[in-house]
Amino acid sequence: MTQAAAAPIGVATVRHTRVLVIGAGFAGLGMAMGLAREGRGDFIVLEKAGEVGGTWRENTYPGCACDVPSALYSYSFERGDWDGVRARQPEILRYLRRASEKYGVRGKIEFGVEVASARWDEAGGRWHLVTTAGEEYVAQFLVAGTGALHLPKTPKVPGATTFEGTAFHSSRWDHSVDLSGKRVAVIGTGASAVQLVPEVVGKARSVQVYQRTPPWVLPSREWLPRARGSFAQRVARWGTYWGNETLAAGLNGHPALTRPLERRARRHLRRQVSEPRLREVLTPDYRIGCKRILRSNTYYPALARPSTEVISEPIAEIRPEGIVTDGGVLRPVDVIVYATGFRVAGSLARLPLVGRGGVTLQERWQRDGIRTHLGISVSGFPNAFFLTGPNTGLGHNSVVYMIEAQVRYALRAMDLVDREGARALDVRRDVQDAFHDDLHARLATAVWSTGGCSSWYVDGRGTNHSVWPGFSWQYRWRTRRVRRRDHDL
Ligand code: N01
Repeated sequence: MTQAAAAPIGVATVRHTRVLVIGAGFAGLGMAMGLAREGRGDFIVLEKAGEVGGTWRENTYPGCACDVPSALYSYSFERGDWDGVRARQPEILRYLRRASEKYGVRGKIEFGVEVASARWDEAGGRWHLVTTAGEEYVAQFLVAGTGALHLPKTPKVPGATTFEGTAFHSSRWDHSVDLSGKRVAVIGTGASAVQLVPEVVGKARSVQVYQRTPPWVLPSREWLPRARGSFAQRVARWGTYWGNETLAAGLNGHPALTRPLERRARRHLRRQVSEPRLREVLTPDYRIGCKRILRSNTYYPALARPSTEVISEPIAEIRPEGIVTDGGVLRPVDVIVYATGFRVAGSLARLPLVGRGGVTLQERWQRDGIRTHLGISVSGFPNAFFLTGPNTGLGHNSVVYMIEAQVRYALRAMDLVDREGARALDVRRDVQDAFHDDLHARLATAVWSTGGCSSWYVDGRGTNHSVWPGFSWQYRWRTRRVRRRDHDL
């Protein structure tokens, strides 16, 4: 049972539990529900915000939705009553809230609690976690569901601070600003921009879209079955999953297989944009899949409107009244939306974990590079598990599928510790190195390395720490068992 140890007056209470989960987004909640569903009630979830949902709580920009069909972008054990094929942000947030209540994990979440540090105590075989408020938690297992896409990346454009209008990042949408009648600039043309631009053009007087690299945009299929019954949802889930999986071969070393997709995207562009000059500006010059493939039926029509201007010259500076491009043209604007993505590289390394021998995760990864086993465990950090860890993102399918594989793996690892009568399990360094070498050999021929683009998947040194280079079922297969021989116990 979770319990508070007796503490002398004036000393913060120490909370003891078996499993500490950090974060209450899709991953952390998935872990908590996994524990609850197996009847392991001895856990606590720490969440720095005041509500569950993670990225689906933070991103509230107009048009925010999931571009993966909901039948797949949801827990396999908890169907949702989705209004459409792809759920919008409020619906996903409601789904997560409801699921957290249904599985009895909401009462286990401590909101407004931010982790300051977590240290592995070798003698006691426990993680000691301290919060920014000075509270202490002690647990046998630590699970980090802290996500990768939550630190907004706003470019340092000269003069940006002199701007006299309103400026904000897409993930920090300022709902107090009424865009009606305003001149709005959107910087960036990634997954967020593709969703928000069509909404903004419907309100604003004019919209300037600053495009550095054109994305590949596929039509969004709306003919998928509206799966309401549980059988229908299972069929939709299965069909969508395997449909998406076929793309993985093309992304991973077989470019010929993605050519039909490129043709489809070009056809989509031709159908939706009749003006040749705009079409040219919107045509990508790198291989599809190198950046995230986007899906929209409304993005190109929004750009083709007379009130929208797509600007492909680089931004030179921002002045109090607007944006100046390299050619020296000043375009006045009232609002600037930075749809410029997130600081991803090493986001996990920012977790203040101190493992065996007093080495921090950051020190370890600075010295050896980012190395994990299956993106879930790191040698020298016993009984710690990472969800959506390095190289477990997907360019072709639902990350929730990966999360469920990771949750299951963490649960089986806990079983192994119990079965062996051990206190801790630590993945062997040579096992981790072998996994790492194989992973990066496969990444060398994948589209993210060879496709001729730069993307957030790849860091400044050209290393991909984001994407799983293969079929997601292969990941599921590799994480199906926790092998005793791969670990020191
Ligand atoms: O960010 P991004 P995002 N000057 O990094 C441009 C997930 N997501 O928020 O391509 C000018 O993709 C940058 O240009 P370039 C999903 O995993 C999921 O859109 O680098 N432009 C790019 O166009 C996604 O991949 C959903 O040349 C600058 C854009 O800004 C991830 O979040 C929905 C610039 C950034 O695109 C991030 O998507 C939304 C500069 N200085 C997001 N700096 C789902 O539906 C950057 N850019 C599940």
